[in-house]
Amino acid sequence: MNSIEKVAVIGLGYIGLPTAAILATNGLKVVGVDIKQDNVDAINRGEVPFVEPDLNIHVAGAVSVGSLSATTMTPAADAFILAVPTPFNADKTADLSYIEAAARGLAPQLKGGELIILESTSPPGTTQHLADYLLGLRPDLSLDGVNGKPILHVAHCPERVLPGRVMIELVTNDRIVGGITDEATELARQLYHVFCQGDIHLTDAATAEMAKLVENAYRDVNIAFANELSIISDKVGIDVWELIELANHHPRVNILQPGPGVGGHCIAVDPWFIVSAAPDESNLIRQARETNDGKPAWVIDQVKRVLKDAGSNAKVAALGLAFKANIDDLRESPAVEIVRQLSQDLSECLVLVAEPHVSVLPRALTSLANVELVETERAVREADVVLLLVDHNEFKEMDRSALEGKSVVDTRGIWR
Ligand code: SAJ
Repeated sequence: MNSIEKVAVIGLGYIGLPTAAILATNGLKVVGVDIKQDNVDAINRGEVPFVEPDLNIHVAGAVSVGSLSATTMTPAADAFILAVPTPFNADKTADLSYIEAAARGLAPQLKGGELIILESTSPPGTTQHLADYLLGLRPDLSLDGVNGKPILHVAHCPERVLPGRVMIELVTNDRIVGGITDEATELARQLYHVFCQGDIHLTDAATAEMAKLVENAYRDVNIAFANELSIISDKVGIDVWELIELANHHPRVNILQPGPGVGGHCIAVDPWFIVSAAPDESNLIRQARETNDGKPAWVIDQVKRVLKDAGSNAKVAALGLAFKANIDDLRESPAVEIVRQLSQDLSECLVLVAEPHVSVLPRALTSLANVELVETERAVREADVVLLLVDHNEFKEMDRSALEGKSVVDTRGIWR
């Protein structure tokens, strides 16, 4: 195929928009595609519809010089990058409907010779499924030139950037690319080489898919270990953060930090794709998920325990809703679930939520009469019990004297 000059990035979320912006600021013509008209309009004004450090500079710059634009209709392009969600179904299998919808959007634009990259986190076999699905829509094309049919090059290239550090990690992280064919792998390598300064490792599509899942399952298992330690430490009456700090002085020990549970759209989801691919073999991975998913209930019990002393119509300040520090992302956030459950279980208590990164409560909490979003200072001042859920800088830097005389449940260990 000819060199890639125009790229369509489908799905302008936390991964798609940064990827579109970094390609556009590295000399390519990029069109971003999203079903949300409001987001498309915002991007075309050079604005970013969510919080991610430095992304706004890239988007505003690329839009102003005309190398990045957004639309709701997939255009023709030399390469397509799919960065759409892959949530899980009720039975924890992957929901591929967004990938299929993106494929239906781009199929009419294909002429043959295009590179199609799946970036969405996916169970093994999904890239092949995408290729087969596209050929089902476009039987005049092929993956290998059989009967002289024009070729589609399909590859998987999982993203591995950490929310909050996306614009740095997009450039500096190593990448894994795995094509359905060797030619697809090579073309994908060339595209990522445009902006990626890390090493680009080549493999097949299914191994690339599994590599991403395994990275997140590795982290999930290690966070589950920390969370289990926090519950054990509470039972035996020791400070888990001191315990971990001391154990981590060992040269080959690096225990992660306990928290209120694991959130976000990656670590709380991806391990299930491994479990569903090999249910009988994935015992440790499943148990880690269950341990981390069980942590919010344990935190709620802790709050109820201290509330017994504070009285039945006490006020609780819940500090933080995001799934981790210094971002506005509430997806799969254990903090949201804890607030929701607390407000239901303790209907006579008022829960004053402080989340400096959002201006409205998420839908899961809006209908709850005893939950209010307020400034941090007011939440803490009025509360009898202060429940710290997210280690945002604003909370770390808070004047500790405001906590005097209050019961504190600190799930992140920032006020030790
Ligand atoms: N967490 C803890 N204790 C820790 C570390 C994290 O409780 O010691 C919690 C966080 O509070 C949060 C959750 O785990 O609720 C996940 O946070 P994270 O910072 O570990 O990861 P994510 O979900 O923001 O991003 C992960 C990253 N994966 C790995 O580090 C292996 C990132 O590189 C991936 O690109 C991203 O998933 C993704 O998109 O898959």
